[in-house]
Amino acid sequence: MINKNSPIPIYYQLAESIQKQIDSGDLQPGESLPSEREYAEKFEISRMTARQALNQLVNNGYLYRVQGKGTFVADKKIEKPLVGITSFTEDMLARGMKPSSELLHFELIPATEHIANQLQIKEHRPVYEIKRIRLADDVPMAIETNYISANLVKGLTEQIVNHSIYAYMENQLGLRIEQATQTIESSIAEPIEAQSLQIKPGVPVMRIQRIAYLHDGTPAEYVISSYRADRYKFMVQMHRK
Ligand code: 16G
Repeated sequence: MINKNSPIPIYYQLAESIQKQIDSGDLQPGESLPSEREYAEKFEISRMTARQALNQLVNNGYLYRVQGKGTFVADKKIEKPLVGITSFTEDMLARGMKPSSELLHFELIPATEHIANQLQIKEHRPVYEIKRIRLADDVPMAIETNYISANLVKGLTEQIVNHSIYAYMENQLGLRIEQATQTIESSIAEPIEAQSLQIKPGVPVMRIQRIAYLHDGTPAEYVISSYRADRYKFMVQMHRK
């Protein structure tokens, strides 16, 4: 499994072979891995090299460490296609997972200049500010803050946003989102975010900003969110012109 004469660094070979075991299902999520010492003895390599291999897989989200207990296989990342506008609720149901939300904040506020610009409304017009932790099978995946014009999406309540905002807009109000622009930037979790997401401060997150539009071009929501980079990856299929 490890070729010491190869120009490929030993730690890299070890990391690759562990990753293969994860991909093939030989190592299952939650399963504990041999210790650095055990890898070192088995392959006659230094503990430092074994640590380097495990570190790489921890940093890439394939493994996680529990202090005093060892290293474990992480759950597979959720692969979210970037084409097609879906709601968090739809995404999780499509994967056979249970979506839920923890409402951190729900308030009707006057639009700041920035929010008003994003939603193409006048400053100080009423907007809902909704901050939710989004969970899949009770595990926090993301924190989302939605800004929604109260004159467009009427009658939002805490009960409604505890379920699905998109379902309410479409099924109750007949407002269908047709387009969106979205940016994704990498960042690290701030302490308060990390607490909500149940991750350590400084762990990578993806900051996503979305403006979603109705068919006539009216902005229906402006959303700022932080997705756990250890649980999510984005996928897009591309064609060369
Ligand atoms: C997704 C959307 C978010 C939208 C939410 C509605 C991304 C990055 N964001 O999380 O813009 O507000 O779904 O979810 O995909 P809901 O209908 O379950 O409330």
